[in-house]
Amino acid sequence: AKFVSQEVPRDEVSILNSVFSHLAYTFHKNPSNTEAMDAYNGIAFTIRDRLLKRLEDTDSHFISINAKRINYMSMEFLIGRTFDNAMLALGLRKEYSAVSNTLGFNLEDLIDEERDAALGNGGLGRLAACFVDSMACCNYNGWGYGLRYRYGMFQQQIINGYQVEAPDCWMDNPNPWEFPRPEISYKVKFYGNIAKTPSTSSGYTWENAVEYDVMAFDTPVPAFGTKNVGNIRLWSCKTNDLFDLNRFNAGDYPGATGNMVAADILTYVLYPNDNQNAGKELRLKQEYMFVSATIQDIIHRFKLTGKPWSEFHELVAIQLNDTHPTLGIAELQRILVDEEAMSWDAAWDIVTKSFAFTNHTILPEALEKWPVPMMGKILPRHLGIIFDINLFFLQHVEKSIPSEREFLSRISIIEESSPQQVRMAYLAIVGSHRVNGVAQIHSDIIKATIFSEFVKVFGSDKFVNVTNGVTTRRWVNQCNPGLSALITETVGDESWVDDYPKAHLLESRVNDEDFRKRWWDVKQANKLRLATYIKDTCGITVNHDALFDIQVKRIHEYKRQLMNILGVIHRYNTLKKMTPEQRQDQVHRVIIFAGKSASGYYIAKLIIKFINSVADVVNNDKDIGDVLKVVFIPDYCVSAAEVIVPASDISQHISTAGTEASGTSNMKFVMNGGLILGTVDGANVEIAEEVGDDQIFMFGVLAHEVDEFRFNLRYHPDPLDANLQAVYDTIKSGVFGNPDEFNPLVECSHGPGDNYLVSVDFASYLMAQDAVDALYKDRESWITKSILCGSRMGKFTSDRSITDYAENIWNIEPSAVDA
Ligand code: 26Q
Repeated sequence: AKFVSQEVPRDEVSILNSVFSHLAYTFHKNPSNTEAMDAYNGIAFTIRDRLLKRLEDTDSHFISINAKRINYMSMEFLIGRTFDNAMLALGLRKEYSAVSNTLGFNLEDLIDEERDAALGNGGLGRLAACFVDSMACCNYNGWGYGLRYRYGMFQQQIINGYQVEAPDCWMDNPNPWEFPRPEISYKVKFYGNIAKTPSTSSGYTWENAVEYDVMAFDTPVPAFGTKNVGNIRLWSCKTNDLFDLNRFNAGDYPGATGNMVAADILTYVLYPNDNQNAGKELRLKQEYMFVSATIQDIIHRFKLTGKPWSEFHELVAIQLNDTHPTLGIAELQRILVDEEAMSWDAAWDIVTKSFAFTNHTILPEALEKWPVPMMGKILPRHLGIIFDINLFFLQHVEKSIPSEREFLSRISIIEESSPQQVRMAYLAIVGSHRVNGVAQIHSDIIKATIFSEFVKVFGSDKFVNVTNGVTTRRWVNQCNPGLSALITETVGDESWVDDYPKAHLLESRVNDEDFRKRWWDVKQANKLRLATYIKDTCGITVNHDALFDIQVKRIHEYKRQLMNILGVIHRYNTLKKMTPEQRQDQVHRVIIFAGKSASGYYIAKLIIKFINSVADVVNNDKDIGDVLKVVFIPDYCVSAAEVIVPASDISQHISTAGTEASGTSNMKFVMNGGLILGTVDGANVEIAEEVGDDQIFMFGVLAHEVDEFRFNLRYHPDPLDANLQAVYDTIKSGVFGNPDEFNPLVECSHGPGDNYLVSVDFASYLMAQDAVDALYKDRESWITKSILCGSRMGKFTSDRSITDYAENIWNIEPSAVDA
């Protein structure tokens, strides 16, 4: 019998005993010197024990039935905290609350001791974390694969209104949520050259490469309502093999470690770019290290089944989270033809049946391209394979559709620029059996625009939609206990947590006076919690009776935080012109921003400074008082979102139509009873379909009109909107500080510089904001809409997304352990 074969005890006394044991033997602490951090660690390690057992059971279960496995490959997993989530998943939160009281601590305070695992930038990374949660919860055999960055997403400080980046040293504390697996390690090669040799079936070998060792760390993902536990396997560079023994023996101890730093650097830091291609050599090496270790691990596990290669795709599905892991296609092909003696065609058949690709953006600056010379230097064999893939692909195209040279050069994986570039999205399409966008409008747009030529080549069926979703475990049950209690009471039990469409039952109580009051009170309590958080993080006092208007997301021109703050200036101007009595009659608002800018993104950083400068003036204006407050919360991250999201009355998702692939925070806000002010973009469109047009404030030009408006701004501009002109005049008067500093923001929000159509949408944006004010004054209507929103979001659980992937792309069935 294996040591973990017994269920770990779940009663309070046994848990307390194991906490004492961890405090004493893992952390060298006794009850008299146990501080909050120690208590957190001691308790967390007892949860770790319980998760490990379930992880083992889950793995054995799926191995025993030869289940197909999903390998979700993502350069980012934005996990956030695990503690609270794990207690809820195990159904032990009450027990742990009692245990922490016995230790002399409040469980809520211990939860705040945990640092976020911030191994991602934003939407794409958080989506990966939600998906692993849902795969586990829905009893699919799914693992995430990623990188264990030593420094995650930087910590954002706001100093004098400017963003200042500090390193995220999240590994300084012990991490109870990971298991080092030194026995699971692979060699990854870089550089060297290709030699022609008869000794391999392909006739090629890769010689004189530099080798690195990569080691696995497993992060179990507890799942609510099932004993299945998922896993995120993160790779880290192993440094000990790079220890230079010759130098060491010659007495040069420090010198002997010279290579260690170089090795560590590959998994050192997450690139803090979101929707922006860095194009850096180190990033390419990170991508390859990640891909190579993952593909080797997948093959290793496949070989343990003893099945023939022809069944590989029946046991393995590989999902590419954007193009970042696309080299996996070339890596699997390389291993099959160079090392497994397979013919090109047989290998390619296996590759294309296993891989599928998710696209998350159409922004040209975000599409990954790698210079051919760079790839040739670092990955000479892969470059050769990519050229061969391209050659066979173009030959196939020439045969199947009579095509012009122009057409071939447009769809070539190699862009004929100087230097030539590898177009990673095209490689991903050619090497996959399915390509999906992340919301219906986005999937339609990629088929009609950036990938339209590939629809001609492969047919329409290869391109599908899978609308994103979010896990209701974290984004409702965990972050909003008040709302969760109302749903549980309405549904009769907690089954809605992993069967979210059941929340529609809330709608039956929309006319129940008592229920409506409690619904409102829950929102007010969440706003009070956020007000306290704002006081603690910004030192600003806000009144939680005001309308909370929230825009939190990465700072990017296309997301138009600039339009929001220009609208705030308009509101400020309007209030200033009123008599004090008129002013007090207006809906009081707190306008809340948060989000990080990529460190090298000049305009995004200037937007942050501008928001803070405007906030300074508005918040200190005695005429304005509580009628308008503007707040920029520093260091937006998953754990901050868990406080912010439940507290919105309105949240803004106001990207230029056609630019935001989906958005996922829009879903979180509406699930928590917030209304949306948004453009006809991304998942906003489907949210409107579900909750009803009356429940959402929508404005702005449509995606198909954008090009024409851009053209007109450049060549036939309309006169500037008078309100926007007045806002510019206020900026130019110098009230917010040196107008020269902010002039670039004026220039990029109107005329030919206005790429994201701020000036075009400004008037309709202000009208939509007026409609928000009017509705908020009518509290009963507002509550009705809020309840309808909260009850109609069943579609947007990531359980539904994962089921869509399972049925339409992965061809896989769920199976529960202990079933
Ligand atoms: C690429 C090359 C080099 C360095 C960094 C990158 C890079 C990193 C992260 C490029 C893009 C990203 C992240 C993109 C992202 O988060 N996209 C968002 O994905 C969400 C989930 O599908 C959508 O909801 C959002 O609309 C989309 O913007």
